[in-house]
Amino acid sequence: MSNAPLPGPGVTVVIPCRDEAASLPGVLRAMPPGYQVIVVDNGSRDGTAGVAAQLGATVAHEPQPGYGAAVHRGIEASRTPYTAVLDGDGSMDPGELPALVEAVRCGADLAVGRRRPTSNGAWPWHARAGNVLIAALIRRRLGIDIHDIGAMRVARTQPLRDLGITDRRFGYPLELLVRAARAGWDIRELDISYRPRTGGESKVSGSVAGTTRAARDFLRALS
Ligand SMILES: Nc1nc2c(ncn2[C@@H]2O[C@H](COP(=O)(O)OP(=O)(O)O)[C@@H](O)[C@H]2O)c(=O)[nH]1
Ligand SMILES: [Mg+2]
Repeated sequence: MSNAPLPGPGVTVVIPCRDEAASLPGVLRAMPPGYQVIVVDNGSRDGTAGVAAQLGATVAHEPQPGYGAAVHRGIEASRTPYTAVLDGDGSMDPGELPALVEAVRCGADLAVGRRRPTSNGAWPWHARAGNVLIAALIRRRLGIDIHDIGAMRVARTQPLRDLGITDRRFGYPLELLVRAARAGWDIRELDISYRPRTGGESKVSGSVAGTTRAARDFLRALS
C-alpha cells in the first residue's frame, strides 16, 4: 500500500465488524461522498468481509479478537489526515459524521458522539444505566464534560496514533478518553442519533453478560 495522500475530504472511516453482513450494506450506502472506508473484520463467519469488498470498502483482517484490536488495526491502516470510527451494526448514521469532522477541522482534537436514542428499543436499560454511571465517573476523574463513552468519534490520524492506546478489547474507547484528557486535548461532544441495530446480533450490550464483560474492561481502562 502506498503512503501517498488520497484525494477527497481526507477522512477515513474505520468500521470494526464481527458478523455484520446484514447491517453493513446500509451503513456503507449512507457514507458521505468521498469518505474512505476500512472495514476491519475479525473472525466473522457470515461473509462480512465479502459484503464489504463488494460494496467498495477496503477490508482489513485482524486476527486478534476484540473491538479495540479491530479499531487499532483500522487506525494504523488509515492514510488520510482525519480518521473516524463508528459501529457496523446500523445503529449510527454515517451521515452525521461530517459534523464531527467539522468540529475537528475547526480546532477540536477529538469529536465524540453523544448517543440520543431514537426509540425505546435502541438502547437496553442495563447498557444505558452502565453508560450513565461510567460517564459520571469519567467526568469526575478526568474533569471533561462528556455524557457517553464516544462510540462514534473523529480525530486527526497521527495524533490519535501517538496517544498509544493499549486496550484491545472493550476498554478501548475509555482508554482513548483517559489519554486524550491527560494530554490536554480539546474534546467536543455532539449529539448523534442512536437506532436499534438493523440486523445481526449484539456482541456487547444486548445481553447482561456482554454488558458485564464490557463494564469490567471499562473499569480497567479507568483505573
Ligand atoms: N472487529 C470486531 N468488531 C467487533 C467485535 N465485537 C464487536 N464488534 C463490533 O463493534 C461494534 C459494536 O458492537 P455491538 O455488538 O453492536 O455492541 P452493542 O452496540 O453494545 O450491542 C459492531 O460494529 C460490532 O460488529 C470484535 O471482537 N471484533
Ligand atoms: Mg451496537
